Amino acid sequence: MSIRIGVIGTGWIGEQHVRRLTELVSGTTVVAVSDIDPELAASVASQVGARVVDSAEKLVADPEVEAVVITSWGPVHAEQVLACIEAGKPVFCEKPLTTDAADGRRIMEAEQAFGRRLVQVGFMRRYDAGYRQMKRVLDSDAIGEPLMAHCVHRNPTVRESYTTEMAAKDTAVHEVDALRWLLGEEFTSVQTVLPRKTPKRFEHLQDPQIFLFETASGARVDVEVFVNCQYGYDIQCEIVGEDGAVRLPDPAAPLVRHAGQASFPVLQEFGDRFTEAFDVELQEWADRVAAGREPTGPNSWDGYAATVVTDAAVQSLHTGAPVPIDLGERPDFYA
Ligand code: NAD
Ligand code: ISE
Repeated sequence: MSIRIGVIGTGWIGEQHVRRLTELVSGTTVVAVSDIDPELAASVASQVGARVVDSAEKLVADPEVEAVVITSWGPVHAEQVLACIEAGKPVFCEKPLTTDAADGRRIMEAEQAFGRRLVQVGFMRRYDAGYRQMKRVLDSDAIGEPLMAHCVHRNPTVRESYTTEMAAKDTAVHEVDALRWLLGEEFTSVQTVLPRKTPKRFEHLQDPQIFLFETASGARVDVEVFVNCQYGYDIQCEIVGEDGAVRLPDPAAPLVRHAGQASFPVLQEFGDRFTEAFDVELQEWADRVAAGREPTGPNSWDGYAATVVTDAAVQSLHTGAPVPIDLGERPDFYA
Protein backbone atom coordinates (compact mmCIF):
# COMPACT_ATOMS: atom_id res chain seq x y z
CA MET A 1 0.00 0.00 0.00
CA SER A 2 1.34 3.39 -1.01
CA ILE A 3 1.22 6.41 1.31
CA ARG A 4 -0.77 9.22 -0.28
CA ILE A 5 1.26 12.44 -0.12
CA GLY A 6 0.33 16.09 -0.60
CA VAL A 7 3.10 18.57 -1.52
CA ILE A 8 2.88 22.29 -0.69
CA GLY A 9 5.13 24.46 -2.88
CA THR A 10 6.06 23.32 -6.38
CA GLY A 11 9.10 25.54 -7.00
CA TRP A 12 12.66 24.33 -7.51
CA ILE A 13 12.96 21.75 -4.74
CA GLY A 14 9.21 21.00 -4.63
CA GLU A 15 9.25 19.80 -8.22
CA GLN A 16 12.33 17.68 -7.50
CA HIS A 17 10.75 16.11 -4.42
CA VAL A 18 7.49 15.40 -6.32
CA ARG A 19 9.50 13.53 -8.97
CA ARG A 20 11.59 11.78 -6.33
CA LEU A 21 8.49 10.63 -4.42
CA THR A 22 6.95 9.41 -7.67
CA GLU A 23 9.92 7.78 -9.42
CA LEU A 24 12.52 6.86 -6.81
CA VAL A 25 11.06 6.53 -3.35
CA SER A 26 9.14 3.30 -2.95
CA GLY A 27 5.75 3.21 -1.24
CA THR A 28 4.70 6.81 -1.92
CA THR A 29 2.23 8.41 -4.36
CA VAL A 30 1.85 12.16 -4.75
CA VAL A 31 -1.91 12.63 -4.95
CA ALA A 32 -2.20 16.42 -4.54
CA VAL A 33 -0.07 19.55 -4.86
CA SER A 34 -0.64 23.20 -4.05
CA ASP A 35 1.22 26.44 -4.81
CA ILE A 36 0.24 30.10 -4.67
CA ASP A 37 1.20 30.03 -8.35
CA PRO A 38 -1.59 27.82 -9.75
CA GLU A 39 0.03 27.44 -13.19
CA LEU A 40 3.22 26.12 -11.64
CA ALA A 41 1.20 23.72 -9.47
CA ALA A 42 -0.74 22.52 -12.53
CA SER A 43 2.41 21.95 -14.53
CA VAL A 44 4.04 19.86 -11.78
CA ALA A 45 0.76 18.01 -11.03
CA SER A 46 0.36 17.04 -14.68
CA GLN A 47 3.80 15.37 -14.71
CA VAL A 48 2.72 12.85 -12.07
CA GLY A 49 -1.07 12.66 -12.39
CA ALA A 50 -1.77 14.52 -9.12
CA ARG A 51 -4.67 16.88 -8.36
CA VAL A 52 -4.15 20.62 -7.80
CA VAL A 53 -5.64 21.90 -4.56
CA ASP A 54 -6.12 25.65 -4.39
CA SER A 55 -4.66 26.34 -0.93
CA ALA A 56 -2.20 24.84 1.55
CA GLU A 57 -4.97 24.68 4.20
CA LYS A 58 -7.23 22.66 1.90
CA LEU A 59 -4.38 20.35 0.96
CA VAL A 60 -3.65 19.57 4.61
CA ALA A 61 -7.35 18.95 5.31
CA ASP A 62 -7.84 16.86 2.15
CA PRO A 63 -9.10 13.42 3.25
CA GLU A 64 -7.08 11.65 0.55
CA VAL A 65 -3.79 13.17 1.84
CA GLU A 66 -2.19 10.99 4.54
CA ALA A 67 1.14 12.84 4.90
CA VAL A 68 2.46 16.24 3.78
CA VAL A 69 5.73 17.49 2.27
CA ILE A 70 6.30 21.25 2.64
CA THR A 71 8.58 22.87 0.06
CA SER A 72 7.15 26.39 0.12
CA TRP A 73 9.06 29.52 1.24
CA GLY A 74 10.51 29.55 4.73
CA PRO A 75 8.29 32.31 6.23
CA VAL A 76 5.10 30.28 5.59
CA HIS A 77 6.45 26.95 6.92
CA ALA A 78 5.36 27.51 10.55
CA GLU A 79 1.63 27.94 9.81
CA GLN A 80 1.65 25.01 7.39
CA VAL A 81 3.43 22.70 9.85
CA LEU A 82 1.04 23.73 12.64
CA ALA A 83 -1.94 22.90 10.39
CA CYS A 84 -0.47 19.41 9.78
CA ILE A 85 -0.05 18.82 13.52
CA GLU A 86 -3.61 19.96 14.15
CA ALA A 87 -4.79 17.50 11.48
CA GLY A 88 -2.60 14.75 13.04
CA LYS A 89 -0.72 14.20 9.74
CA PRO A 90 3.01 13.39 9.49
CA VAL A 91 4.88 16.26 7.84
CA PHE A 92 8.27 16.55 6.18
CA CYS A 93 9.23 20.25 6.07
CA GLU A 94 12.19 21.56 4.08
CA LYS A 95 14.60 23.73 6.02
CA PRO A 96 14.15 26.16 7.68
CA LEU A 97 11.44 24.76 9.95
CA THR A 98 10.61 28.36 10.88
CA THR A 99 12.17 31.75 10.28
CA ASP A 100 11.37 32.81 13.84
CA ALA A 101 12.38 31.06 17.09
CA ALA A 102 9.00 31.79 18.73
CA ASP A 103 7.28 29.85 15.93
CA GLY A 104 9.66 26.94 16.59
CA ARG A 105 8.49 26.88 20.21
CA ARG A 106 4.82 26.97 19.09
CA ILE A 107 5.44 23.93 16.89
CA MET A 108 7.10 22.02 19.75
CA GLU A 109 4.21 22.88 22.09
CA ALA A 110 1.62 21.76 19.53
CA GLU A 111 3.45 18.50 18.87
CA GLN A 112 3.82 17.73 22.57
CA ALA A 113 0.12 18.46 23.10
CA PHE A 114 -0.66 16.06 20.26
CA GLY A 115 1.47 13.47 22.10
CA ARG A 116 3.55 12.06 19.26
CA ARG A 117 6.30 13.44 17.01
CA LEU A 118 4.92 14.19 13.55
CA VAL A 119 7.54 16.59 12.15
CA GLN A 120 10.79 15.94 10.28
CA VAL A 121 12.97 18.80 9.00
CA GLY A 122 14.83 18.57 5.66
CA PHE A 123 18.43 18.70 6.84
CA MET A 124 19.59 16.20 4.24
CA ARG A 125 23.27 16.12 5.14
CA ARG A 126 22.48 13.60 7.88
CA TYR A 127 21.63 11.22 5.01
CA ASP A 128 24.78 11.83 2.95
CA ALA A 129 27.04 8.77 2.82
CA GLY A 130 30.20 10.76 3.63
CA TYR A 131 28.70 12.51 6.66
CA ARG A 132 27.35 9.16 7.88
CA GLN A 133 30.85 7.68 7.63
CA MET A 134 32.20 10.60 9.68
CA LYS A 135 29.47 10.08 12.29
CA ARG A 136 30.41 6.40 12.64
CA VAL A 137 34.09 7.34 13.14
CA LEU A 138 33.19 9.89 15.81
CA ASP A 139 30.81 7.54 17.60
CA SER A 140 33.47 4.78 17.60
CA ASP A 141 35.74 7.15 19.56
CA ALA A 142 38.54 6.51 17.01
CA ILE A 143 39.72 10.14 17.08
CA GLY A 144 38.95 10.82 20.76
CA GLU A 145 36.99 13.82 21.99
CA PRO A 146 36.51 16.47 19.26
CA LEU A 147 38.36 19.74 19.81
CA MET A 148 37.87 21.62 16.55
CA ALA A 149 35.93 21.48 13.29
CA HIS A 150 36.77 23.31 10.07
CA CYS A 151 33.98 23.61 7.51
CA VAL A 152 33.72 25.15 4.05
CA HIS A 153 30.45 25.80 2.20
CA ARG A 154 31.01 27.31 -1.26
CA ASN A 155 28.47 27.87 -4.03
CA PRO A 156 29.68 28.92 -7.51
CA THR A 157 27.23 31.81 -7.52
CA VAL A 158 23.80 32.87 -6.19
CA ARG A 159 20.80 34.81 -7.49
CA GLU A 160 20.59 38.58 -6.93
CA SER A 161 17.75 38.02 -4.45
CA TYR A 162 20.23 36.28 -2.08
CA THR A 163 20.89 38.62 0.87
CA THR A 164 23.80 38.98 3.27
CA GLU A 165 21.74 37.47 6.13
CA MET A 166 21.06 34.35 4.07
CA ALA A 167 24.71 33.30 4.42
CA ALA A 168 23.80 32.26 7.98
CA LYS A 169 20.09 31.48 7.66
CA ASP A 170 20.00 29.73 4.30
CA THR A 171 23.51 28.39 3.78
CA ALA A 172 25.51 27.91 7.04
CA VAL A 173 22.30 26.50 8.58
CA HIS A 174 23.28 23.17 6.99
CA GLU A 175 26.61 23.13 8.87
CA VAL A 176 24.83 24.19 12.06
CA ASP A 177 22.60 21.12 11.88
CA ALA A 178 25.31 18.76 10.63
CA LEU A 179 27.79 19.77 13.35
CA ARG A 180 25.22 19.64 16.17
CA TRP A 181 24.44 16.10 14.98
CA LEU A 182 28.05 15.00 14.43
CA LEU A 183 29.33 16.40 17.73
CA GLY A 184 26.20 15.53 19.70
CA GLU A 185 26.17 18.86 21.55
CA GLU A 186 24.74 22.36 21.28
CA PHE A 187 26.38 25.62 20.24
CA THR A 188 26.73 28.21 22.99
CA SER A 189 28.07 31.25 21.11
CA VAL A 190 28.84 32.56 17.64
CA GLN A 191 30.85 35.38 16.14
CA THR A 192 30.54 36.41 12.51
CA VAL A 193 33.77 37.65 10.93
CA LEU A 194 33.76 39.52 7.65
CA PRO A 195 36.70 39.25 5.24
CA ARG A 196 37.14 41.67 2.33
CA LYS A 197 34.15 41.34 -0.05
CA THR A 198 34.56 39.60 -3.38
CA PRO A 199 34.09 42.13 -6.21
CA LYS A 200 32.85 39.29 -8.47
CA ARG A 201 29.15 39.66 -7.66
CA PHE A 202 26.46 41.96 -6.29
CA GLU A 203 27.44 45.12 -4.46
CA HIS A 204 24.69 44.57 -1.84
CA LEU A 205 26.13 41.23 -0.72
CA GLN A 206 28.76 40.68 2.00
CA ASP A 207 30.46 37.56 0.69
CA PRO A 208 32.38 35.62 2.02
CA GLN A 209 31.59 35.33 5.74
CA ILE A 210 33.18 33.24 8.50
CA PHE A 211 31.21 31.95 11.50
CA LEU A 212 33.11 31.00 14.66
CA PHE A 213 31.02 28.82 16.95
CA GLU A 214 31.74 27.50 20.42
CA THR A 215 30.07 24.34 21.73
CA ALA A 216 28.93 23.46 25.25
CA SER A 217 32.13 21.42 25.84
CA GLY A 218 34.37 24.26 24.59
CA ALA A 219 35.10 22.84 21.11
CA ARG A 220 35.45 25.40 18.30
CA VAL A 221 33.79 25.18 14.89
CA ASP A 222 34.66 27.53 12.04
CA VAL A 223 32.45 27.70 8.95
CA GLU A 224 33.45 29.60 5.82
CA VAL A 225 30.50 30.51 3.60
CA PHE A 226 31.48 31.81 0.15
CA VAL A 227 28.52 31.78 -2.22
CA ASN A 228 30.20 33.36 -5.24
CA CYS A 229 33.40 31.34 -5.29
CA GLN A 230 33.10 30.94 -9.08
CA TYR A 231 34.65 27.50 -9.46
CA GLY A 232 32.00 25.06 -8.18
CA TYR A 233 29.91 23.67 -5.33
CA ASP A 234 32.37 22.65 -2.68
CA ILE A 235 31.52 21.24 0.76
CA GLN A 236 34.33 20.40 3.15
CA CYS A 237 34.40 19.38 6.77
CA GLU A 238 37.19 18.16 9.03
CA ILE A 239 36.83 17.33 12.71
CA VAL A 240 39.97 17.24 14.81
CA GLY A 241 39.94 15.22 18.01
CA GLU A 242 42.34 14.50 20.87
CA ASP A 243 43.74 11.41 19.06
CA GLY A 244 43.17 12.03 15.36
CA ALA A 245 41.12 13.75 12.68
CA VAL A 246 38.34 12.76 10.30
CA ARG A 247 37.55 14.48 7.00
CA LEU A 248 34.41 14.40 4.84
CA PRO A 249 35.26 12.55 1.61
CA ASP A 250 34.82 14.38 -1.69
CA PRO A 251 32.18 12.73 -3.89
CA ALA A 252 33.71 9.92 -5.93
CA ALA A 253 34.90 11.11 -9.35
CA PRO A 254 37.30 9.66 -11.90
CA LEU A 255 40.83 11.04 -11.79
CA VAL A 256 41.81 12.14 -15.30
CA ARG A 257 45.47 12.27 -16.32
CA HIS A 258 45.91 14.51 -19.35
CA ALA A 259 48.41 17.01 -20.75
CA GLY A 260 50.73 16.81 -17.77
CA GLN A 261 47.89 17.16 -15.22
CA ALA A 262 45.96 14.75 -13.01
CA SER A 263 42.56 16.20 -12.10
CA PHE A 264 38.96 15.48 -11.21
CA PRO A 265 35.88 17.70 -11.74
CA VAL A 266 34.27 19.83 -9.02
CA LEU A 267 30.45 19.57 -8.96
CA GLN A 268 28.52 22.73 -9.85
CA GLU A 269 25.12 22.32 -8.15
CA PHE A 270 24.04 21.46 -4.62
CA GLY A 271 21.29 19.33 -6.19
CA ASP A 272 24.00 17.17 -7.77
CA ARG A 273 26.14 17.00 -4.62
CA PHE A 274 23.27 15.85 -2.39
CA THR A 275 20.97 13.98 -4.81
CA GLU A 276 21.49 10.64 -3.11
CA ALA A 277 21.13 12.18 0.34
CA PHE A 278 17.73 13.62 -0.69
CA ASP A 279 16.67 10.18 -1.98
CA VAL A 280 17.69 8.38 1.22
CA GLU A 281 16.18 11.12 3.40
CA LEU A 282 12.72 10.83 1.82
CA GLN A 283 12.84 7.02 1.63
CA GLU A 284 13.65 6.71 5.36
CA TRP A 285 10.95 9.25 6.22
CA ALA A 286 8.36 7.44 4.05
CA ASP A 287 9.26 4.05 5.57
CA ARG A 288 8.59 5.40 9.07
CA VAL A 289 5.30 6.98 7.98
CA ALA A 290 4.23 3.72 6.31
CA ALA A 291 5.02 1.82 9.49
CA GLY A 292 2.97 4.31 11.53
CA ARG A 293 6.07 5.21 13.56
CA GLU A 294 7.61 8.53 14.60
CA PRO A 295 10.29 9.88 12.23
CA THR A 296 13.94 9.35 13.22
CA GLY A 297 15.34 12.33 11.28
CA PRO A 298 15.93 15.93 12.40
CA ASN A 299 12.98 16.90 14.59
CA SER A 300 11.28 20.12 15.67
CA TRP A 301 13.91 20.74 18.37
CA ASP A 302 16.63 20.51 15.70
CA GLY A 303 14.69 22.93 13.49
CA TYR A 304 14.20 25.33 16.41
CA ALA A 305 17.87 25.10 17.46
CA ALA A 306 19.07 25.86 13.92
CA THR A 307 16.88 28.98 13.83
CA VAL A 308 18.12 30.26 17.22
CA VAL A 309 21.78 29.65 16.26
CA THR A 310 21.51 31.32 12.85
CA ASP A 311 19.57 34.27 14.36
CA ALA A 312 22.52 34.77 16.73
CA ALA A 313 24.94 34.64 13.78
CA VAL A 314 22.95 37.38 12.05
CA GLN A 315 23.01 39.46 15.24
CA SER A 316 26.80 39.12 15.34
CA LEU A 317 26.99 40.04 11.64
CA HIS A 318 25.55 43.44 12.56
CA THR A 319 27.68 44.07 15.67
CA GLY A 320 30.87 42.08 15.02
CA ALA A 321 30.80 40.87 18.65
CA PRO A 322 30.39 37.26 19.86
CA VAL A 323 26.74 36.52 20.68
CA PRO A 324 25.76 33.98 23.36
CA ILE A 325 23.26 31.31 22.32
CA ASP A 326 20.60 30.19 24.78
CA LEU A 327 18.32 27.43 23.52
CA GLY A 328 16.70 26.78 26.88
CA GLU A 329 16.04 23.22 28.08
CA ARG A 330 15.41 20.58 25.43
CA PRO A 331 12.08 18.87 26.24
CA ASP A 332 12.50 15.11 26.98
CA PHE A 333 9.99 14.57 24.18
CA TYR A 334 12.86 15.34 21.73
CA ALA A 335 15.59 13.29 23.44
P1 NAD B 1 11.29 28.33 -4.81
O1 NAD B 1 11.12 29.80 -4.69
O2 NAD B 1 11.81 27.80 -6.12
O3 NAD B 1 9.92 27.58 -4.50
C1 NAD B 1 9.08 27.91 -3.43
C2 NAD B 1 7.62 27.72 -3.91
O4 NAD B 1 6.74 27.89 -2.79
C3 NAD B 1 7.22 28.75 -4.97
O5 NAD B 1 6.72 28.08 -6.11
C4 NAD B 1 6.13 29.58 -4.28
O6 NAD B 1 5.13 30.05 -5.16
C5 NAD B 1 5.58 28.56 -3.28
N1 NAD B 1 4.87 29.13 -2.14
C6 NAD B 1 5.21 30.24 -1.41
N2 NAD B 1 4.29 30.45 -0.46
C7 NAD B 1 3.35 29.48 -0.58
C8 NAD B 1 2.18 29.16 0.12
N3 NAD B 1 1.73 29.93 1.15
N4 NAD B 1 1.48 28.07 -0.25
C9 NAD B 1 1.89 27.31 -1.29
N5 NAD B 1 3.02 27.57 -2.00
C10 NAD B 1 3.74 28.64 -1.64
O7 NAD B 1 12.24 27.91 -3.61
P2 NAD B 1 13.06 26.55 -3.42
O8 NAD B 1 14.47 26.77 -3.81
O9 NAD B 1 12.31 25.42 -4.01
O10 NAD B 1 13.04 26.45 -1.80
C11 NAD B 1 11.89 26.03 -1.09
C12 NAD B 1 12.28 25.64 0.32
O11 NAD B 1 13.21 24.56 0.25
C13 NAD B 1 12.98 26.75 1.10
O12 NAD B 1 12.60 26.69 2.43
C14 NAD B 1 14.47 26.42 0.93
O13 NAD B 1 15.28 26.88 2.03
C15 NAD B 1 14.43 24.91 0.92
N6 NAD B 1 15.57 24.34 0.19
C16 NAD B 1 16.28 23.37 0.78
C17 NAD B 1 17.40 22.86 0.15
C18 NAD B 1 18.24 21.82 0.82
O14 NAD B 1 19.40 21.71 0.47
N7 NAD B 1 17.69 21.05 1.74
C19 NAD B 1 17.77 23.32 -1.10
C20 NAD B 1 16.99 24.30 -1.71
C21 NAD B 1 15.88 24.81 -1.06
C1 ISE C 1 20.31 26.63 -0.55
O1 ISE C 1 19.06 27.05 -0.05
C2 ISE C 1 20.65 25.30 0.04
O2 ISE C 1 20.00 24.79 0.89
C3 ISE C 1 21.95 24.77 -0.43
O3 ISE C 1 22.20 23.50 0.14
C4 ISE C 1 23.05 25.73 -0.07
O4 ISE C 1 24.29 25.28 -0.59
C5 ISE C 1 22.78 27.12 -0.66
O5 ISE C 1 23.80 28.00 -0.26
C6 ISE C 1 21.42 27.61 -0.18
O6 ISE C 1 21.15 28.87 -0.78
